[in-house]
Amino acid sequence: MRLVHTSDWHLGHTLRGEVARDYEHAAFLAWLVDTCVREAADVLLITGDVFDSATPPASAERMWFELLAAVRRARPAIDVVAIAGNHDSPARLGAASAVLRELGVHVVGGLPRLGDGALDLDRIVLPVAGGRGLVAAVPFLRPVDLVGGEGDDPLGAIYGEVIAGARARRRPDQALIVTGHLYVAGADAQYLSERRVSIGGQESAPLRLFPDDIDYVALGHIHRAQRVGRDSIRYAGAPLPLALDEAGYKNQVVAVEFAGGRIRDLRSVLVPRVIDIVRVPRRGAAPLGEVLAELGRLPQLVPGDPARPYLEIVVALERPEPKLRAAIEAALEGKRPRLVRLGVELTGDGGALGDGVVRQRLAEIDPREVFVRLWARDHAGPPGDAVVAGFDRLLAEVQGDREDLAS
Ligand SMILES: [Mn+2]
Repeated sequence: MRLVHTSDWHLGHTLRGEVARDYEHAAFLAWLVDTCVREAADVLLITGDVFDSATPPASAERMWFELLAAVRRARPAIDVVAIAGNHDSPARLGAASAVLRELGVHVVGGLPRLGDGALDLDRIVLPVAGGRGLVAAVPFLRPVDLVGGEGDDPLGAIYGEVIAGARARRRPDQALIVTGHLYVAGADAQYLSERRVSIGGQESAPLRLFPDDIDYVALGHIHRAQRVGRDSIRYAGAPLPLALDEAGYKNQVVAVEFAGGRIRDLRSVLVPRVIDIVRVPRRGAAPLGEVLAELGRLPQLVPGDPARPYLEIVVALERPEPKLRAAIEAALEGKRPRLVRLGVELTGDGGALGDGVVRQRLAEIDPREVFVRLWARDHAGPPGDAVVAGFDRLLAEVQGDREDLAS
């Protein structure tokens, strides 16, 4: 049995909220279909964050359905298994489950339960590849999924129940694969490009969630491909860079071959990058004169080019420069790369708020720190305890809403 494991596509993603990624996603999905053919895949496993948001644009949903059709056309017997991640709407992703099941596509949005509240193992533990494999498809677990889990370790209780159910159904020569969309302790969270999510009050799941008799653990959520603990516990990582600082990372999928139910071969397959990320200067910041000279050497735009590189510029300034953007835009006139981020590092001592804030993206700074800095700019003394506590309460409410919305 051969399996291709991929994750965290984030269809509908926009770079820095502005630049659509459709061209790259379309190229990746076409490549993925070819890869399933080349690898003679019996199973395509997608471990969450199919979409970037709970309400993806219709164009992203169309890409998803077209991928399913294309991969089944290319490999008519392939089983596709997909779970929801924290970005997906479980209800929306799962809405077409009944139709898709008829086509060999198994989508697990929310954790399936029976009328009496017990886990619906027939919908979670899925035979694949004509019975050569068994996939225990556990999606990202939300508070509503954890209600049945008693005690102080609801996550452990649910995985324990699913794995026990899978063991009871498993034949000796059948490969057992378990999925998860979560942060497993010990994983390198660089390139998470994600907010931390907690499951049942836990920010990370322990490795012991996945006992040794599981042949392969397919994980999603962290965007950097890696093994955790043993070689057969893998994050496939995202297929595209989802932030500019991921320029140097090689995106990939995992190809796994099983024989007699055990892993025979496990390889990373690199995803070709169709749009480059260019940074001026290559690292750090440079004075405006140097930056403009380097921009002058960039290649010229060929009209209709769908793959213009993303350009990040970081200028070192001694003092604020009101005409900075106009100067940069003039230098970029007719150039191939497109400006995605213009950063400034103030080298003088008049930076005040700018010093720390401009260097990092606002979204990367702890919201409370932003609040305290803003307060410090406008007030002589620090905010009182009651003000900080009030802010924290508001923040918790807003972030709670955001997790529920899974955006
Ligand atoms: Mn993700």
